[in-house]
Amino acid sequence: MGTVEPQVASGQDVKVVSSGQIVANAQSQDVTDGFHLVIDALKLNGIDTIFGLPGIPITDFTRIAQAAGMRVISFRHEQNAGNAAAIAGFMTQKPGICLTVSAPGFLNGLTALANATTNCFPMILISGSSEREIVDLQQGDYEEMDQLAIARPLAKAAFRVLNAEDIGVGIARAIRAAVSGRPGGVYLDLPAKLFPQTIDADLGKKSLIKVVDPAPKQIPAPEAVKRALDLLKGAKRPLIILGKGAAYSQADAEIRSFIEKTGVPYLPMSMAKGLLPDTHPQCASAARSFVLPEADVVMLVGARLNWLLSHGKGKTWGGKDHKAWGGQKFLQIDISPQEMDSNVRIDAPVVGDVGSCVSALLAGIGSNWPKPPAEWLGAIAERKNNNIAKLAETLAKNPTPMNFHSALAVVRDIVKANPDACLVNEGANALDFTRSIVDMYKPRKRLDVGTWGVMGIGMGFSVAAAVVSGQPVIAIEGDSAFGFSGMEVETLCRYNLPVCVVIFNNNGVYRGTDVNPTGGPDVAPTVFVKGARYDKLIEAFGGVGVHATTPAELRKAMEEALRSRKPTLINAVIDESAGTESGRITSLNPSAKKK
Ligand code: OXT
Ligand code: ADP
Ligand code: MG
Repeated sequence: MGTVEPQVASGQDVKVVSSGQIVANAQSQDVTDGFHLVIDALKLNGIDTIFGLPGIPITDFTRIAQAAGMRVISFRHEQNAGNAAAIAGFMTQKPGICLTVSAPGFLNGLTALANATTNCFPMILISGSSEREIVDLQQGDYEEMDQLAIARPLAKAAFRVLNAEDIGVGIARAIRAAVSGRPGGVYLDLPAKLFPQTIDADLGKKSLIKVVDPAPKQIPAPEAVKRALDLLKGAKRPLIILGKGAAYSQADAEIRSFIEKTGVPYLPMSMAKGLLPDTHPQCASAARSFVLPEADVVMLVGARLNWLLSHGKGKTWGGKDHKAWGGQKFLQIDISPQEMDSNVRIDAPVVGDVGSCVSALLAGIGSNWPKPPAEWLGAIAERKNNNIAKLAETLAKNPTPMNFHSALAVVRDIVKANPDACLVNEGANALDFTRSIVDMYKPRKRLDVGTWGVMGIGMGFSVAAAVVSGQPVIAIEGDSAFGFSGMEVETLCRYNLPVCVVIFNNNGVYRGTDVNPTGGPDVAPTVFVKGARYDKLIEAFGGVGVHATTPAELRKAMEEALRSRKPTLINAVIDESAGTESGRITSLNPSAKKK
């Protein structure tokens, strides 16, 4: 790319040369260009942060964006930038922006885009692309790829902008597609040629669109609300399941009020933990395997009946075999009408946004709604108290070496003392034990592997959570999980983010004890270098590394990390035999299914 001398339509005037220098442009000119129009369009819509990785053709774009006052967070791999954008979208209801170079950079970001779409997180992947004329004739351009075609099946929507005067429309369409209805990932293809295109500055300014009401409320039909209340009223053993759609909706007060006024016990899905504090008396998490098969009416709020809920049938739900219906009736609140009946019959579909639906239901319950039968509540309380007492006994033990439980007893206390901190979590055992042991107290603080159970979200989520919330972040990472995004510890240090990474180091995937049955020189496929010192990794970049072999050492290091807000990585040594195959989802392994 040659020298560009762009002129901002609004904001700071800068001149950028491709050598990377930026100098203030003393003279105001009456033209603007693609670089500035994209930035102005984003800013006009309240988007002030870009997560990305520079290179041809977007390097100057990152410089100009920074010069124009945007926060540009550069990563070491686009997948992590994409994950950061996705979780920023979940936390803020504004689409997170991930910016990548063409072909390989685009593909690196695409996993995160697909994951965002799967999880209903709003994000926009903006990738620079090569010249259309050459790509379409397959003449072998630099990083040639038909990116739009490849992104389309993995995104909620995909657009390309060829002319500078269409940038306003392109950004507006991308924002609307990302956040309206069921949120998702959107791809925006910006060919290299677009950036230096100049147009009249006034024309450019007028072409930009400030999106009005990007995620319009969707009000449920009154008859759907009545049907739902009738079903709930007749229930003998009602249960509410809160999913990450409920957390995303930010209807925290309405949801709490509905739960408390009806007195119905509830189960939070993983990322809905903390929507109400996990210590709430109506929380049934500790009696999960009792309430699912026993409930007669189940109300789903922003939660899908996918694999995480055993598709609403089978033994988890009291069915006689793995496919049989357990007899429950379902009431489902979801913004996507097509979600209804996806796995089992939905007897009372309530289509709309969670805030509007729950408000309408609240209005319908009045002040003397009958509480669920005491027998049901008593049975849940009994199970719950037993499980909590059993867990407390296990957590009180102090084995050597440390195991997941003794380490998590520490994390549980630290999170309780720092309820505003975000908790990022991935791994198998490191994920599952953390979910059930560490209580959450506030909404949208638990950020994890989500619908795909994907490894690699750890550092991207941590960076975004720190940037977006300004609060400390605690990342509980399996040693394998951490490896997928581990290089971003440099990013944590570069931006001096208050992130405390704790690696549960059990020497491998699930466990570190497998052996090569042939006796050959290669270790087993699930085993890593024994006794690895991940703490040394962050020291290379000026962060704080701690090697912790006891709960006391772990506690001290975590407390210090939260106090100092310095980027910290704690290598927590866990008994290598403590984990189970795939954590709590052992049964999904094909060999387990055969039995
Ligand atoms: O009722 P019961 O008695 O059953 O008890 C339950 C609750 O009642 C109770 N409980 C409590 N008791 C007391 N007090 C309280 N407060 C309380 N709360 C709950 O605890 C139990 C469990 O409760 P839970 O968790 O609510 O219930 P359950 O039954 O587990 O729920 C079911 C599910 C399905 C909803 C839940 O299990 C769930 O959400 N699971 C998510 C699982 C998941 O997504 N796992 C990640 C994927 S695993 C695998 O795919 C991995 N890979 C492959 C790979 C992936 N994923 N991605 C990519 C890009 N490449 C490859 C890899 C490589 S994991 C992995 C790495 C693993 O190694 P690591 O080193 O990273 O990790 P380690 O395993 O630590 O070594
Ligand atoms: P979990 O994994 O926590 O069970 P899922 O990701 O499976 O949650 O489900 C989230 C659901 O929430 C999706 O079906 C999605 O359409 C829905 N959803 C997302 N945002 C909203 C909203 N604002 N109002 C209503 N439903 C929503
Ligand atoms: Mg491990």
